[in-house]
Amino acid sequence: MKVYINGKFYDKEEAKISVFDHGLLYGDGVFEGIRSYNRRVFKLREHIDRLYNSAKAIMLEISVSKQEIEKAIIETLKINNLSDAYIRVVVTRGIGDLGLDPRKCPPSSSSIIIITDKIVLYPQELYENGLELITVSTRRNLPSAMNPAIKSLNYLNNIFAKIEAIKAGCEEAIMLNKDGYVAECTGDNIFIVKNNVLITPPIYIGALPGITRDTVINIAKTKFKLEVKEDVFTIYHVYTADECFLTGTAAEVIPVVKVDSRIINDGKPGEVTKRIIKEFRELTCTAGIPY
Ligand code: PXG
Repeated sequence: MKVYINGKFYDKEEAKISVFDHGLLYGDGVFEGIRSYNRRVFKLREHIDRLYNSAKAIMLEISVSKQEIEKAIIETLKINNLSDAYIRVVVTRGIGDLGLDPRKCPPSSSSIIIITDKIVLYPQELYENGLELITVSTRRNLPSAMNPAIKSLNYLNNIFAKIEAIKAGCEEAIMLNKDGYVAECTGDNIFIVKNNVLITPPIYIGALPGITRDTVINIAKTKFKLEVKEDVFTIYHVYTADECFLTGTAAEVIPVVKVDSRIINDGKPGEVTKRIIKEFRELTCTAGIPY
């Protein structure tokens, strides 16, 4: 495996950055998780736009252009001869001293890292039978403090929630915002379906503007002519929904059939969910930037 760091390729064992990099010391950096299917990078432009938006929000100037990063991603995939891959792009603040002050990190020391690998998915069985979730006590970060819209290198909030879920025997967690409204999961956005209307929390309440979320909204609206609402809802609305599913680059679209020991509807993946999964899979096979 070859890893890209600042324009050069390194063997996995040799792919290293400084212990003084503020990405490590403070989680001071941003990242993206992207997928390629069938030698096509899915929603590449959208991921790169979000990476630059995250960087802008934390006042980290990425020293190369969007086109250069896109080119580097394609090169990394080719050099590793991967046709279906998970692509992790990381941009750190760079090398500073043992203090917070980002002025100590020269932009030239900022690292752009691209790792391409296979991704371990949930077992296929869960895509057919659905996932069980638990609502955790860890609240999603306050948008006014550390906005969940920023895909920063500090994922502790999500990791706390993931630990709670795992301890409870669940693979994923529902995170509420400080007001108790459903925000998102640790690595996925959440949708419910009620009377054929799709509802997903608005980003401003504290969620990542997911690219799979956007893709699914688009499929539902344009392909299936379904109504989609971005609206706040509580965990009660999840328990009593007709259907529930999650979206994310890693998870893709996955049905949810049980939440906090409440069986959703009849405990089977819903019809709308199944249609969206099928359509999403077809799209990933044909769309994307070829390489
Ligand atoms: N919310 C959060 C907090 C995420 O981290 C999503 C929603 C879904 O966004 P996208 O754009 O992927 O539809 C994410 C994305 C991993 C991994 O390594 C996590 C994500 C993506 C890829 C890999 O666990 N999370």
